[in-house]
Amino acid sequence: MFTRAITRRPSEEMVDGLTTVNRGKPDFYLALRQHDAYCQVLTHLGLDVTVLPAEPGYPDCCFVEDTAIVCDQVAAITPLSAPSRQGEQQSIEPVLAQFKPVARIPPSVRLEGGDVLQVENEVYVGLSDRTNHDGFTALKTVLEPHGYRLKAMACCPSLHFKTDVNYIGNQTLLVSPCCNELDALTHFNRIVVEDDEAYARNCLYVNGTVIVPEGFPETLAKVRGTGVETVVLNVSEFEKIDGGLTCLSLRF
Ligand code: CIR
Repeated sequence: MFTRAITRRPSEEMVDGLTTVNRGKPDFYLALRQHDAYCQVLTHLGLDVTVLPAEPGYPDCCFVEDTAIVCDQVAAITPLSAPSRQGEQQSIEPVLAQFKPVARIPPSVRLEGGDVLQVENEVYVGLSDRTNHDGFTALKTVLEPHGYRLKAMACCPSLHFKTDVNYIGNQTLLVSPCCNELDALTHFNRIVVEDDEAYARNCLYVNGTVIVPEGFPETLAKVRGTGVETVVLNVSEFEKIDGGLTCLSLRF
C-alpha cells in the first residue's frame, strides 16, 4: 500500500516540454486543472500528497517520476538524462529525505525513473535512450542490499520502459505487443494494449485502483475485465509532451 505521493505543478514553460508526438502545444491552464484533478484522485485513494511548486527553467518539471526510484527503505535520486531536465532532481532530494534515506545515483550514468518498474521486490529496469547499463548497475548497488531483485530489460523503442509496460495489480501487466515477448515478464498475466491505444499502456495502480487515461475504451474495458476498480482521468495536455499518469508522481 502507498501512503504518500509527491507531485509538482506544471510550469508555464511546459509548452516547450520535450516531445516525440505531434499533438500541438499543451494548454497550460487546462493542464493545471488536469493536474489538480490528478492530485485529488491520489488523495481520494488514500495518499498524503505533497504538491511542490513548479520549477522555473524546467519545462518538464511536473514529471517527477523520472527524478527518483523510491522503495520502502531508500530513495535513489537519478541524474536525469535529458540535458534540459538535469537539475530537476535537486529540489526533490530534500523532500524525499524527509521520509527516507536517500542515495544519489552518480551523474556519469544514465537512469530515469520512467524506466524502472517495481512490483513488490522485483525491479525491472528498461534500457532505453534515457537509461543505460551503468545506470542499471548503479541502481542495483543501492537496492540489492535491501532485498530487491533487479533485472535489466531490453526496451522496445519507446521513450521509457513504462511507456510500454505497467503493473495493474493481481500479478497483471499492461504491455505493448513488443514487451509481451520479453521472457522476464512471462510469469505475469499480461494484457496486450495494441498500438491504436498505446498511450493507455501507462495506467497507474494505486492501492487497488487503476487510474486509466480518458479516451481509450478498449484498454478501459480490458482493465475493468480483471475485476479491479478503475478511475478515468483526462491528462490530454501531458500526453502532448509524452507524459503519462505514472510520470506525474512519486508514490511510496
Ligand atoms: C520527457 O521527455 O522527459 C518528458 N517530456 C516526458 C517524461 C515522461 N516521463 C515518464 O514517462 N516517466
